[in-house]
Amino acid sequence: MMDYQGLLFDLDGVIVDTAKYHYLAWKALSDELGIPFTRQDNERLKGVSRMASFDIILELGRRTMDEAEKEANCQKKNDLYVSYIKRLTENDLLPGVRAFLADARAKGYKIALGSASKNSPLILDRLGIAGLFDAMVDGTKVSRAKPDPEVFLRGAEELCLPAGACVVFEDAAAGVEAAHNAGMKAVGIGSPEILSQADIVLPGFADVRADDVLARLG
Ligand code: B16
Ligand code: MG
Repeated sequence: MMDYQGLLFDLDGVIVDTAKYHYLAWKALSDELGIPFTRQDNERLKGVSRMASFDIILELGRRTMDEAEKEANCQKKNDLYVSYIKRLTENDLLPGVRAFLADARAKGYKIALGSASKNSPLILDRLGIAGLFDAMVDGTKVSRAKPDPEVFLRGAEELCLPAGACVVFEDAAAGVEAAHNAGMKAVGIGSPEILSQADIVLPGFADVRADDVLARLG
């Protein structure tokens, strides 16, 4: 078995379901702009940066805006989103996540976050798990979106590990692709249909331990 030493975690959809709050905030903004926006449309925004998400919404409404206006609208959306995530508590952690991270840490694995969200520090803090991470790579540190491998390569670098010694946990197909582009194995969290490219797929972290998952990766 390969000697895996680093575990890299996506945030939204792996550690916590923030997609529902992103949806509520984008929905409020698009209602105000008179742009139809549904939960199904919101699926297209998962793992996509804030500005790229707004570009998709503008495209749905066949609208254009100058950069300053786009910035102002993204700021407005983020203010509302932050008001929601400020209310997150440890109870919002997805099942089994804390036990999985704590056990992995105790076994000596290095742990990093690899997320597109600029709000990652606030979210990990509210969930009470910031102290379980050795490194945090978020939307403030990377400029290229998944499937570009930048976010995970930077994670490996911050853990001082070679890419091949790291394993990525992702809920999005683009994230799995980013892991493979980085030369890393990918564990999909969610449905096997969406994550068909992942090396293995788990429904979640309930009763799952890192050693068992990595043994299955070979
Ligand atoms: P923010 P992930 C992503 O998180 C979300 O899935 C995506 O919907 C969001 O637009 C993006 O973060 C940026 O978030 O506006 O907070 O900077 O899946 O990469 O952890
Ligand atoms: Mg995600």
